[in-house]
Amino acid sequence: MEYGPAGWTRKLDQGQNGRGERGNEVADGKRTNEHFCGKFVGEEDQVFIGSRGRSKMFSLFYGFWKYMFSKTEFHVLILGIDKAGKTTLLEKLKSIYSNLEGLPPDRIVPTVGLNIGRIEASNTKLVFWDLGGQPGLRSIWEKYYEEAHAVVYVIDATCPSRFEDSKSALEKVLRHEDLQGAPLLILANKQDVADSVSAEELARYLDLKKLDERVYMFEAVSAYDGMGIKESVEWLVAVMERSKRTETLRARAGPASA
Ligand SMILES: Nc1nc2c(ncn2[C@@H]2O[C@H](COP(=O)(O)OP(=O)(O)OP(=O)(O)O)[C@@H](O)[C@H]2O)c(=O)[nH]1
Ligand SMILES: [Mg+2]
Repeated sequence: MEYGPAGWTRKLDQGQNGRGERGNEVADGKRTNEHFCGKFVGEEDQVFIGSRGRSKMFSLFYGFWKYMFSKTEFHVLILGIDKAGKTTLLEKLKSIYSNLEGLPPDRIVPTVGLNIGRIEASNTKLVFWDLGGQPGLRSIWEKYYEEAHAVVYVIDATCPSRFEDSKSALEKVLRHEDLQGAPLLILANKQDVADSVSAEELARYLDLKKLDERVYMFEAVSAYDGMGIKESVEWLVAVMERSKRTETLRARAGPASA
Protein backbone atom coordinates (compact mmCIF):
# COMPACT_ATOMS: atom_id res chain seq x y z
CA MET A 1 0.00 0.00 0.00
CA GLU A 2 1.16 3.52 -0.79
CA TYR A 3 -0.01 6.51 1.23
CA GLY A 4 -1.04 9.45 -0.85
CA PRO A 5 -2.07 13.01 -0.01
CA ALA A 6 -4.77 13.88 2.54
CA GLY A 7 -5.08 10.39 3.88
CA TRP A 8 -5.82 8.70 0.59
CA THR A 9 -4.88 5.07 0.76
CA ARG A 10 -4.66 2.95 -2.30
CA LYS A 11 -2.56 0.80 -4.50
CA LEU A 12 -0.85 3.07 -6.98
CA ASP A 13 -2.33 2.85 -10.44
CA GLN A 14 -3.58 -0.67 -10.03
CA GLY A 15 -7.25 -1.24 -10.04
CA GLN A 16 -8.68 -4.30 -8.44
CA ASN A 17 -9.55 -5.50 -11.91
CA GLY A 18 -6.03 -4.81 -13.21
CA ARG A 19 -7.24 -2.20 -15.70
CA GLY A 20 -6.62 0.96 -13.75
CA GLU A 21 -10.17 1.01 -12.36
CA ARG A 22 -10.36 1.40 -8.68
CA GLY A 23 -13.67 -0.32 -8.08
CA ASN A 24 -14.99 0.68 -4.71
CA GLU A 25 -12.39 2.89 -3.05
CA VAL A 26 -13.36 6.43 -2.01
CA ALA A 27 -11.24 9.48 -1.40
CA ASP A 28 -11.14 9.42 2.41
CA GLY A 29 -9.71 5.94 2.44
CA LYS A 30 -12.99 4.28 3.47
CA ARG A 31 -14.60 1.78 1.20
CA THR A 32 -18.11 1.49 -0.10
CA ASN A 33 -19.81 -1.27 -1.99
CA GLU A 34 -21.00 1.11 -4.70
CA HIS A 35 -19.02 1.43 -7.91
CA PHE A 36 -17.78 4.77 -9.26
CA CYS A 37 -18.46 4.03 -12.89
CA GLY A 38 -20.78 6.72 -14.23
CA LYS A 39 -22.65 7.60 -11.00
CA PHE A 40 -22.44 9.48 -7.74
CA VAL A 41 -21.22 7.57 -4.76
CA GLY A 42 -23.38 9.10 -2.11
CA GLU A 43 -22.05 12.27 -0.42
CA GLU A 44 -22.97 15.59 -2.03
CA ASP A 45 -19.46 16.95 -2.10
CA GLN A 46 -18.07 14.04 -4.06
CA VAL A 47 -17.38 14.87 -7.66
CA PHE A 48 -18.84 12.84 -10.46
CA ILE A 49 -15.96 11.49 -12.50
CA GLY A 50 -15.75 8.21 -14.39
CA SER A 51 -13.32 5.65 -12.98
CA ARG A 52 -10.77 6.12 -15.75
CA GLY A 53 -10.80 9.92 -15.31
CA ARG A 54 -10.36 9.56 -11.55
CA SER A 55 -7.59 7.08 -12.00
CA LYS A 56 -5.72 9.39 -14.36
CA MET A 57 -6.29 12.44 -12.20
CA PHE A 58 -5.17 10.58 -9.12
CA SER A 59 -2.00 9.35 -10.84
CA LEU A 60 -1.13 12.85 -12.00
CA PHE A 61 -1.84 14.44 -8.64
CA TYR A 62 -0.10 11.70 -6.70
CA GLY A 63 2.95 11.80 -9.00
CA PHE A 64 3.18 15.56 -8.53
CA TRP A 65 2.72 15.32 -4.77
CA LYS A 66 5.38 12.65 -4.51
CA TYR A 67 7.71 14.69 -6.71
CA MET A 68 7.32 17.77 -4.52
CA PHE A 69 7.30 16.31 -1.04
CA SER A 70 8.87 12.87 -0.82
CA LYS A 71 12.50 12.58 0.21
CA THR A 72 14.97 12.41 -2.63
CA GLU A 73 16.68 9.05 -3.02
CA PHE A 74 20.31 9.01 -4.07
CA HIS A 75 22.26 5.99 -5.29
CA VAL A 76 25.89 5.91 -4.23
CA LEU A 77 28.38 3.38 -5.55
CA ILE A 78 31.12 2.18 -3.21
CA LEU A 79 34.08 1.08 -5.30
CA GLY A 80 37.74 0.24 -4.70
CA ILE A 81 40.07 -2.72 -4.99
CA ASP A 82 39.68 -5.78 -2.78
CA LYS A 83 40.38 -5.43 0.95
CA ALA A 84 40.14 -1.64 0.83
CA GLY A 85 37.41 -1.82 3.48
CA LYS A 86 34.27 -1.09 1.41
CA THR A 87 31.95 -3.57 3.11
CA THR A 88 33.26 -2.68 6.56
CA LEU A 89 32.48 0.93 5.70
CA LEU A 90 28.96 0.03 4.55
CA GLU A 91 28.27 -1.79 7.81
CA LYS A 92 29.58 1.17 9.79
CA LEU A 93 27.30 3.51 7.83
CA LYS A 94 24.33 1.31 8.75
CA SER A 95 25.28 1.32 12.43
CA ILE A 96 25.68 5.10 12.52
CA TYR A 97 22.61 6.08 10.49
CA SER A 98 19.99 3.38 10.92
CA ASN A 99 18.53 1.33 13.72
CA LEU A 100 20.16 -1.74 12.27
CA GLU A 101 23.30 -2.99 13.94
CA GLY A 102 25.90 -3.42 11.17
CA LEU A 103 27.89 -6.64 10.91
CA PRO A 104 31.04 -6.58 13.07
CA PRO A 105 34.30 -6.58 11.02
CA ASP A 106 35.17 -10.16 11.97
CA ARG A 107 31.98 -11.44 10.30
CA ILE A 108 32.54 -9.68 6.98
CA VAL A 109 33.73 -11.81 4.10
CA PRO A 110 35.10 -10.73 0.69
CA THR A 111 32.25 -9.52 -1.50
CA VAL A 112 31.37 -11.55 -4.56
CA GLY A 113 28.03 -10.00 -5.52
CA LEU A 114 26.48 -6.79 -4.30
CA ASN A 115 25.73 -5.48 -0.81
CA ILE A 116 23.05 -2.84 -0.44
CA GLY A 117 22.70 -0.45 2.48
CA ARG A 118 19.94 2.11 2.93
CA ILE A 119 20.25 5.01 5.30
CA GLU A 120 18.58 8.37 5.88
CA ALA A 121 20.72 11.42 6.44
CA SER A 122 20.10 15.19 6.15
CA ASN A 123 16.49 14.53 5.13
CA THR A 124 17.48 12.38 2.16
CA LYS A 125 17.51 8.67 1.49
CA LEU A 126 20.82 7.20 0.46
CA VAL A 127 21.13 3.78 -1.12
CA PHE A 128 24.70 2.46 -1.13
CA TRP A 129 25.78 -0.23 -3.57
CA ASP A 130 28.94 -2.00 -2.42
CA LEU A 131 30.60 -4.18 -5.06
CA GLY A 132 33.42 -6.70 -4.86
CA GLY A 133 36.87 -5.34 -5.72
CA GLN A 134 38.77 -8.48 -6.67
CA PRO A 135 40.32 -8.14 -10.16
CA GLY A 136 37.89 -10.63 -11.73
CA LEU A 137 34.87 -8.77 -10.33
CA ARG A 138 35.77 -5.22 -11.38
CA SER A 139 34.18 -5.63 -14.81
CA ILE A 140 30.79 -5.78 -13.05
CA TRP A 141 31.16 -2.25 -11.66
CA GLU A 142 30.12 -0.55 -14.88
CA LYS A 143 26.69 -2.19 -14.85
CA TYR A 144 25.81 0.19 -12.01
CA TYR A 145 27.30 3.40 -13.37
CA GLU A 146 24.27 4.72 -15.24
CA GLU A 147 22.03 4.91 -12.17
CA ALA A 148 24.63 6.21 -9.71
CA HIS A 149 24.40 9.77 -8.41
CA ALA A 150 27.91 9.66 -6.91
CA VAL A 151 30.91 7.39 -6.31
CA VAL A 152 32.75 6.67 -3.08
CA TYR A 153 36.18 5.24 -3.86
CA VAL A 154 37.81 3.48 -0.91
CA ILE A 155 41.58 3.04 -0.61
CA ASP A 156 43.50 1.14 2.07
CA ALA A 157 45.77 3.93 3.34
CA THR A 158 47.99 1.44 5.17
CA CYS A 159 49.09 -0.32 2.02
CA PRO A 160 51.24 1.84 -0.35
CA SER A 161 52.28 -1.26 -2.31
CA ARG A 162 48.70 -1.39 -3.67
CA PHE A 163 48.25 2.32 -4.42
CA GLU A 164 49.22 1.79 -8.05
CA ASP A 165 46.53 -0.86 -8.51
CA SER A 166 44.00 1.42 -6.79
CA LYS A 167 45.00 4.33 -8.99
CA SER A 168 44.65 2.48 -12.29
CA ALA A 169 41.28 0.98 -11.28
CA LEU A 170 40.07 4.47 -10.33
CA GLU A 171 41.32 6.01 -13.57
CA LYS A 172 39.33 3.44 -15.48
CA VAL A 173 36.22 4.34 -13.47
CA LEU A 174 36.72 8.04 -14.22
CA ARG A 175 37.15 7.43 -17.95
CA HIS A 176 33.77 5.71 -18.26
CA GLU A 177 31.20 7.89 -19.98
CA ASP A 178 28.26 6.52 -17.93
CA LEU A 179 29.74 8.21 -14.86
CA GLN A 180 30.19 11.61 -16.43
CA GLY A 181 29.75 14.40 -13.90
CA ALA A 182 29.29 12.06 -10.92
CA PRO A 183 30.76 13.59 -7.75
CA LEU A 184 33.66 11.54 -6.36
CA LEU A 185 34.63 11.00 -2.74
CA ILE A 186 38.00 9.32 -2.26
CA LEU A 187 38.47 7.80 1.17
CA ALA A 188 41.85 7.14 2.73
CA ASN A 189 40.57 4.30 4.93
CA LYS A 190 42.05 2.57 8.02
CA GLN A 191 43.17 5.78 9.76
CA ASP A 192 43.00 3.92 13.07
CA VAL A 193 46.26 2.23 12.04
CA ALA A 194 49.34 4.19 13.11
CA ASP A 195 51.25 4.12 9.80
CA SER A 196 48.34 4.93 7.48
CA VAL A 197 48.97 7.79 5.03
CA SER A 198 46.89 10.96 5.36
CA ALA A 199 44.30 12.10 2.82
CA GLU A 200 46.73 14.80 1.57
CA GLU A 201 49.56 12.32 1.08
CA LEU A 202 47.23 9.97 -0.76
CA ALA A 203 46.05 12.78 -3.03
CA ARG A 204 49.68 13.64 -3.84
CA TYR A 205 50.46 10.04 -4.51
CA LEU A 206 47.50 9.40 -6.80
CA ASP A 207 48.10 12.64 -8.73
CA LEU A 208 44.92 12.15 -10.72
CA LYS A 209 44.73 14.16 -13.92
CA LYS A 210 41.13 13.41 -14.84
CA LEU A 211 39.68 15.10 -11.75
CA ASP A 212 39.68 18.65 -13.05
CA GLU A 213 36.11 18.91 -14.30
CA ARG A 214 34.64 16.79 -11.52
CA VAL A 215 33.42 17.66 -8.02
CA TYR A 216 35.61 15.61 -5.68
CA MET A 217 37.05 15.43 -2.19
CA PHE A 218 39.63 13.35 -0.33
CA GLU A 219 38.70 12.38 3.23
CA ALA A 220 40.54 10.43 5.91
CA VAL A 221 38.28 7.81 7.47
CA SER A 222 38.25 4.69 9.57
CA ALA A 223 35.54 2.13 8.91
CA TYR A 224 36.46 0.67 12.30
CA ASP A 225 36.04 3.63 14.61
CA GLY A 226 33.86 5.82 12.35
CA MET A 227 36.33 8.70 11.97
CA GLY A 228 35.42 10.98 9.04
CA ILE A 229 32.22 9.13 8.12
CA LYS A 230 29.69 11.80 9.10
CA GLU A 231 31.72 14.47 7.30
CA SER A 232 31.79 12.22 4.23
CA VAL A 233 28.02 11.70 4.20
CA GLU A 234 27.33 15.40 4.73
CA TRP A 235 29.58 16.27 1.82
CA LEU A 236 27.98 13.64 -0.41
CA VAL A 237 24.44 14.85 0.27
CA ALA A 238 25.40 18.49 -0.27
CA VAL A 239 27.10 17.87 -3.62
CA MET A 240 24.52 15.42 -4.94
CA GLU A 241 21.70 17.83 -4.15
CA ARG A 242 23.16 20.47 -6.43
CA SER A 243 24.92 18.36 -9.02
CA LYS A 244 24.00 18.50 -12.68
CA ARG A 245 24.10 14.75 -12.79
CA THR A 246 21.27 14.56 -10.24
CA GLU A 247 19.20 16.85 -12.46
CA THR A 248 19.89 14.61 -15.44
CA LEU A 249 18.96 11.42 -13.59
CA ARG A 250 15.82 13.07 -12.20
CA ALA A 251 14.74 14.24 -15.63
CA ARG A 252 15.31 10.78 -17.03
CA ALA A 253 13.21 9.16 -14.28
CA GLY A 254 10.32 11.65 -14.69
CA PRO A 255 8.06 13.17 -11.99
CA ALA A 256 6.08 10.00 -11.23
CA SER A 257 9.15 8.09 -10.12
CA ALA A 258 10.84 10.90 -8.15
N1 LIG B 1 42.28 -1.40 10.81
C1 LIG B 1 41.26 -1.33 9.95
N2 LIG B 1 40.95 -2.39 9.20
C2 LIG B 1 39.90 -2.29 8.35
C3 LIG B 1 39.16 -1.09 8.21
N3 LIG B 1 38.22 -1.29 7.28
C4 LIG B 1 38.33 -2.55 6.87
N4 LIG B 1 39.35 -3.17 7.51
C5 LIG B 1 39.80 -4.56 7.34
O1 LIG B 1 40.21 -4.71 5.98
C6 LIG B 1 39.88 -6.02 5.51
C7 LIG B 1 39.04 -5.94 4.26
O2 LIG B 1 37.77 -5.34 4.58
P1 LIG B 1 36.48 -5.48 3.63
O3 LIG B 1 35.48 -4.54 4.15
O4 LIG B 1 36.09 -6.90 3.49
O5 LIG B 1 37.10 -4.98 2.25
P2 LIG B 1 36.35 -4.84 0.85
O6 LIG B 1 36.88 -3.61 0.23
O7 LIG B 1 34.89 -4.92 1.02
O8 LIG B 1 36.90 -6.10 0.06
P3 LIG B 1 36.21 -6.88 -1.19
O9 LIG B 1 34.81 -7.23 -0.77
O10 LIG B 1 37.04 -8.10 -1.41
O11 LIG B 1 36.26 -5.97 -2.36
C8 LIG B 1 39.17 -6.71 6.67
O12 LIG B 1 40.10 -7.47 7.40
C9 LIG B 1 38.68 -5.55 7.53
O13 LIG B 1 38.51 -5.89 8.90
C10 LIG B 1 39.52 0.03 9.02
O14 LIG B 1 38.96 1.12 8.99
N5 LIG B 1 40.58 -0.15 9.87
MG1 LIG C 1 33.44 -6.22 0.34
